Amino acid sequence: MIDLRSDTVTKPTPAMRRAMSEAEVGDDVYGEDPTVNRLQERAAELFDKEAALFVPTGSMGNQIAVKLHTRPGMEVVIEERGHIYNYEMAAMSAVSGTLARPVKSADGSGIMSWDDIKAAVHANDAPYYVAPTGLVALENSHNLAGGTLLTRERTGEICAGAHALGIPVHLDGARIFNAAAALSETVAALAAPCDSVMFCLSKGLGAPVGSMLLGSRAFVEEARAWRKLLGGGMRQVGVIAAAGLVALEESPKLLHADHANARRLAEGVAELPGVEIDPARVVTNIVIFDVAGTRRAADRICARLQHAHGVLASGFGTSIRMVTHYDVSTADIDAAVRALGEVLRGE
Ligand code: TLP
Repeated sequence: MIDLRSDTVTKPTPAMRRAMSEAEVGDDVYGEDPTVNRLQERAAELFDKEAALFVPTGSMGNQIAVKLHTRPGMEVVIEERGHIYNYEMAAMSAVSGTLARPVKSADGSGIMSWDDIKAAVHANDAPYYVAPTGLVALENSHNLAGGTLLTRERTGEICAGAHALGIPVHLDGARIFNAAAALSETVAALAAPCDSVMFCLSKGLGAPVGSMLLGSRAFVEEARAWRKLLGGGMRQVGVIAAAGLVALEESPKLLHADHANARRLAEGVAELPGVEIDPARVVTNIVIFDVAGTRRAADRICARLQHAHGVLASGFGTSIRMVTHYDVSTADIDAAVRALGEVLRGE
């Protein structure tokens, strides 16, 4: 089986399993789990933020941020394919009473500029008609835009514009370590101007469970209360945080290999008839290609790939997404390209 559905499918490494079995634990609802505390301190240090909170999922981290930055009746400006808007169960309305204001990036890349955002923001205009903007939400790397990147400069420009209007910025950095590796930046530099950032330990970094939410000390204190309210107060969770600590130290240096595999995959599938992708735009571990030209439905292609070749991918609309991670090798990538070729030739 070659599982390219997501980097969430990674299994913990032997080092992670060892750390988990030896983890010192305590009751984290009392703030007494030493391993969780170490993970939070280490994450805050790496991101150069005042504090960090371990949360069970990226979705919970993002939604706590939306809750804390906004009031009901406000809008959240977000790129139209953003995860917070499209893949978190309308939580921004269910949990926070906010409305998404989706924005198209002018160049179609999914990477918004301040000009794109400015046109969608309501700061002090027509208070009896339009909802005020409570938050700008960014995503780096941008999953559904194909793992594309926000540079440090672009994030800085957006934050400067938003902050000048008194609007906070949250960064969904589920894969910010991939972004940092691809841009040769530190995660701290990429997140610096943002008021809060969430990143996932459970994606390319390979930990089995967990994400972190970071910001000011006051923000994280409030986030702790909202995590409890949402049912995310965990007890001897150091057994999981221990894997997160290993992931933070060991995994970032491996991401270049995933990116090279993604580029190789993109170059391979680009050669196949009816497949549309520009391999040069694949800069992290996410490969999204259009199969409209094959006249076959993406989900049918994925079903055939799985059943005839043991290759798992995600199909949506006319697109297929394949994600590389440390549990797939370069040989697996070549096998996946060959398998897709056979499926498209009807073999
Ligand atoms: N992404 C998952 C799916 O939900 C699509 C995946 O397989 O890529 N932000 C971003 C940018 C994400 O890609 C994801 C998960 C999340 C947040 C949510 O993280 P979890 O799954 O931990 O709630």
